[in-house]
This record gives sequence, C-alpha cells and structure tokens, in this order.
Amino acid sequence: MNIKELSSTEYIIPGTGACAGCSSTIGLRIIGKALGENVIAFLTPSCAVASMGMTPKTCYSFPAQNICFASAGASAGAASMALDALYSKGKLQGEKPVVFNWVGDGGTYDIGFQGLSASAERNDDFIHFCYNNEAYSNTGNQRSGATPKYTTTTTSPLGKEMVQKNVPLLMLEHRPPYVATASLAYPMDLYRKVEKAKKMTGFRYIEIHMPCCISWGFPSSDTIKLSKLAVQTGSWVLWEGEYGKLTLNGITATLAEGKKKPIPVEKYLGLQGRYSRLRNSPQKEQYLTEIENNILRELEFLVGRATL
Ligand SMILES: Cc1ncc(C[n+]2csc(CCOP(=O)(O)OP(=O)(O)O)c2C)c(N)n1
Ligand SMILES: [Mg+2]
Repeated sequence: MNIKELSSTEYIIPGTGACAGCSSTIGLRIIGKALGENVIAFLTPSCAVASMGMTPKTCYSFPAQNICFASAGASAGAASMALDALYSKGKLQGEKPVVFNWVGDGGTYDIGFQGLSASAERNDDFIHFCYNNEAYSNTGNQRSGATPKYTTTTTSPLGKEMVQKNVPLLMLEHRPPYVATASLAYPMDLYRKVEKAKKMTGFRYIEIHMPCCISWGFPSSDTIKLSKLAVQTGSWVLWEGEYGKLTLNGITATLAEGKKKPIPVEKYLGLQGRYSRLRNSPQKEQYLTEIENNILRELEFLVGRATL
C-alpha cells in the first residue's frame, strides 16, 4: 500500500487552534485513517486538548473525552472493561470500538506513568499513543522526562543535565502484546503499526516522535525534515516488539547493523533554536561527541536487545 491509497476520510476537521506545521495533528490524521470511525478517544491536558479539543473548537470527529493528567491508563482501561461488560450482558452488539489514548510525553513519561504501567501489567485492552514532542509544549515549553540532554527549555535554561527516559523500552519490559516507535517521516511505517495494533487485543503502546516548531525553534515548514533527520542521525529509533521480543525497523535497522553510518547529529541539532546555547558553547565539540557516542551506544544496546 502507498500513501495515495490511504482512505480520504479525515477524522481531524480543519479550523482547529493547532499551530501551522503541528506534528501531532499530522500524526493523528494518519492514525485516524488506520483506525477508522469505530473508536473512543481519551485526551489528557496537552496541545491535543488546549488547542484542538475544547468546545466549540474541537476538531475530532470521533467521540473524544478530556480526562485528568494522571489518569490515561485508568480511564481507557475502565472504559474498555465497561464496554466488555455491556457486550457480555447483550446490551451492545457489533464490533467493539477501539479505545485509545492520545497523550503527550508529559502525560506519558511523567505524570501518567504509574497508571500506565499498571494498565500494561494488567494487559488492559486499549492502545496508548504517546505523541512525544520532548517537552510540556502547550504550557510554554517546560522540560519533561522525554527532553534530551543539553536541550534548552524554560525550566532548563542552561540545557537539561539528564538524559531522557526510554519509556518505549520500559513499556516493552512489561511484555505486553505490542509496543512500537514511529516517525512522521515514515508515514506508512506508522500506518502499518497502527493497523497491526488495531487487530490485536490487550495493552498496546505506540510512541511517535513529534518535532514541535514552537518549542524546538524551527520553521513550521520543516516538521517532516526534522522528523527524518532525527531517524537518520539515530537520535530517534524505529522498532516494534511483541510480548517483549524486539525487532528493529527501517533506517534504524540499517544504522544498527552498521550498513550505513548515522548522519552527523549537528545536521539535526543545528536546525533547532533549542540547541543554540550548545552550538555557541566553547565545549560544543565535546557535547556533540558525547551525544554521538550515546547514539552509537543506544544502537548497540538495541541490537543486543533484539537477540533476546
Ligand atoms: C495535574 C496537572 N498538572 C499540570 C497541569 C498543567 N498542564 C496542562 S497541559 C501540560 C503540559 C502537557 O505536556 P505534554 O503531555 O507533553 O503535552 P503537550 O503540551 O506537549 O502537547 C501541563 C503541565 C495539569 N493540567 N494537570
Ligand atoms: Mg509534550
């Protein structure tokens, strides 16, 4: 299947408050086409709510409920269980809707992590999508657990000192039916992963890398360019896993197997305002070497993890 063969039905209606070039809107359009209309969505406080999910400017043409920050796991899990109960009592007929969460990195990595981990362990029947823009974006770009080391945000003005958590891997270690990472630069890989997850039951987790032009500081026309560079430099990795077994995908597999060298990371960081401090630092070369060494170490780790 190629991108021209995707359904022409749009589940994200134009006229939203989202920024031009908003990556999360692009991602949700693709996901909507893969999931279809028989869905129920849950949204935690984020751009997905503040700019796109509030009456009268809501842009979702499927049932979507705004829930509190920490509760994505509990809310989607409980809704799914309630549906199961109604089906078993004969009060609902037809195919069960796909219950899914659309939650930012703040709501996934930090504030909702405990509830999400509990859902994964219980194998609750829903898909959790984490759209990872590496910051608390809608509240003005505060650092999150997904913000990479040396990134400048309003709460890490000198550059974040810690590396980001690896939540997709943490989710994989719960051994749920499905975990995957994806990128907007490879829309058919994302589409395939969503279609695959849709056919499964139990806990499924898909995380999509979402360059944010406002928080990251790049022109809104460059969203996909940044998405692609993230993968080509090895800064973002593509893989999927079933019941704990990991498989590398696409360019990430090529880089990890040493068939191709990652593009120098400066090509990616150099396009983003949030790294201007790093670029102007006298220790720039040292920082870039450290970042590239970390990328190679992560790739090596993934190759090993894929053999288990
Ligand atoms: C318990 C709680 N703490 C803080 C907030 C304020 N708040 C609303 S949205 C948001 C940022 C969300 O970040 P993320 O989940 O990454 O989504 P993004 O804004 O990047 O789309 C914050 C801190 C809140 N609504 N509830
Ligand atoms: Mg975010």
